[in-house]
Amino acid sequence: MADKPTREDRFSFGLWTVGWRANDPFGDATRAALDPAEAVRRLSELGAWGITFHDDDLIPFGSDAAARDGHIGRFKQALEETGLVVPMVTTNLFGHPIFKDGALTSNDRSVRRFALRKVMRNMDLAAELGASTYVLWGGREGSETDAAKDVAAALDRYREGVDTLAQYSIDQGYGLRFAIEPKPNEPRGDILLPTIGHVLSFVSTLEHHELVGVNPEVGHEQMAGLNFVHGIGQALWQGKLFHIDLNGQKGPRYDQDLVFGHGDLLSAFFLVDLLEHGGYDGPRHFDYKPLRTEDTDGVWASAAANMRTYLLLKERAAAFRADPEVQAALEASRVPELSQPTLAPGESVAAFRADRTAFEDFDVEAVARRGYGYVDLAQLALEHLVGARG
Ligand code: ASO
Repeated sequence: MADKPTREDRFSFGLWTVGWRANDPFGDATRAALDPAEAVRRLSELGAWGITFHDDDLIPFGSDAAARDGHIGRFKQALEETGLVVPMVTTNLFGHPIFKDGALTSNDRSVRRFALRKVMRNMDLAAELGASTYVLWGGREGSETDAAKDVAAALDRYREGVDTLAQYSIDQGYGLRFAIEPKPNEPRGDILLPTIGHVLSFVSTLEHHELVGVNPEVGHEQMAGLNFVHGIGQALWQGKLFHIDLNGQKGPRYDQDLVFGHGDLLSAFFLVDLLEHGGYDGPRHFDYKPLRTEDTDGVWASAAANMRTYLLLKERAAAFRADPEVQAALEASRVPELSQPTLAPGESVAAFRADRTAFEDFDVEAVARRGYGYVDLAQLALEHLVGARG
């Protein structure tokens, strides 16, 4: 059975996750406010490594300078006491009514200028606290009617905004890397940069593209009906997985933010397998919401559940990889063969065209009849996942 989480596991939580008071569009909060310093202490006791926050999670919007210093001071003291780190920071550009038409892409230029300054102020704090990643979730960047938004102009402004922020980090010597978080909808009817693929494509147009990557969230891609593991596979392949938000979701519906693994468990298994074996060394960050039905004890139980699920899946994925039957099944399914280049080393296009075994003399019917054995492989994965093997 998996061990208790330790700092080496690099588990981090958003302050807004355990701190969510469970107010939803249909009902009031069911839990009391959580003191950020208490969140630091409780997460540390549970074995977490880091805590992340939006500016307004820590310093309520509109706080004056003295109140601001007080909030930051108490938080820092808890960090010092516990050794918890702040690997990532982000900005709330969606809560206040000023952002009702977006922030970096609001039609109102004065809102865009205010939004950029709000991010810059929080980047100062991020750098002070030692964060290396800055997340940009454009929850309100979008529209409900296509009449309202000139998408090309909005993307121009989005690009201008991200380039301005990257330039600010460079000028200040902050060394931050930015991670844009896709989501298809909610709270806007349609959100710009809705999927991992949209973000990767957008990033390639940026002036400081090397400083900008993606922060994919399990539930957000699944809301769009997409395969999260494939999305992460491509983000890693492009060297752009700068951060990740782990949680659970049951298919395309409202954003559930369930505990990691409490949605599509098979996908969570393959995700952990990929993160552990695919070269990702960033934080394992949970962006979930403790169910509205839970009391304070339930909040901490759900925080622990995220980490325990990850560690259990990590153990199961390692057992899957180590199983000789799995290795034989992978071989039978030709999975390793995909890593072999299609053309032989040094083979010219002319030589390839002259190779009769590739085409003229190729036994198409025989190869077409051959099965790939993927069901056996999938069943072996399932059996490892449920603990029936190894
Ligand atoms: C809260 C959102 C979440 C996002 C975060 C960062 O629910 O999806 O990751 O803010 O701004």
